[in-house]
Amino acid sequence: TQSTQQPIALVTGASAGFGRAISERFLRDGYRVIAAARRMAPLQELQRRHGDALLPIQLDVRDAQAVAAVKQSLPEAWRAIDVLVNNAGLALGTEKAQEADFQNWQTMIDTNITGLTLMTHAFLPGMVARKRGLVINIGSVAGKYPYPGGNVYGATKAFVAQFSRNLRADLAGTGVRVTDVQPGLVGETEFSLVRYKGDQERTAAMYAGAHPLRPEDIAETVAWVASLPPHVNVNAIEVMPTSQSFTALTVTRD
Ligand code: NDP
Ligand code: 8X3
Repeated sequence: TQSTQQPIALVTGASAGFGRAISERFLRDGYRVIAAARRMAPLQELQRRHGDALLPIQLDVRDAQAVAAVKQSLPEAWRAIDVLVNNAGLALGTEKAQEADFQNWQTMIDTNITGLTLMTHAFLPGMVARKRGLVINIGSVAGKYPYPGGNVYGATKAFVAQFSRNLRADLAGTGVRVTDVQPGLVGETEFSLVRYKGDQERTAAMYAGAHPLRPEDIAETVAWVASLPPHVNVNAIEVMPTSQSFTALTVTRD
């Protein structure tokens, strides 16, 4: 049964991976969840399992008109969003910059930067007016630590990190909180399958023997951030599997 006392979370990219795990975790914690993604079938499947506490929304976050339409058409009872989770995102390819397909770069910029800023721009004013709200942006360790082939993907996540900090600067005194969650290697999502354009073997090799994080670990982190009292803001949180660490800087020689 619905109650207006229940907090509301809007999660983008809820059809798979972290977004689905975050949505399910919020539902378990008593939230109502607006679950957005391009593919409706997995969202409808979620709704079949969770009922009226989940509102599935078909949305391509890259599309400014579609984002505006979602904002306009949300049912009255679903408008006071407490937590916006900007999770929709992707990496495409690991080619070096000098060999990369520009269309892949464009898609990452459109989704990870334009999509995330469109959603934030649409839903932030309501949070400020209500003097309450939390924006959780899903960044990445790739936004901090460079690696070969990470070029534009990592740069989009560096944007997410600085945008998150700058949001905090603008939101000072409003009561609205912002967190950048920066995961490392996480398996059991569609991330690598998307990045490697459906190459199952390469995807399996990425995680073999690595004991990567699981989507539920990220959902746990997001749930913890959202559970903190209103006077606590986690600016950023970086989470890696124990198996993941750092390499030294490299030097090429003649
Ligand atoms: P998945 O590929 O499993 O999920 C990505 C989700 O984003 C899907 O639900 C997809 O749904 C959605 N999505 C993609 N493009 C759009 C779009 N244009 N509009 C709306 N939704 C979109 O990946 P993960 O769950 O692993 O990744 C989620 C986030 O976490 C991403 O931002 C990613 O960069 C980040 N991340 C992932 C890590 C990992 O190792 N897995 C580590 C660090 C960060 P649909 O196709 O239905 O639209
Ligand atoms: C995903 C983590 O290291 O594959 O953001 O770029 S990584």
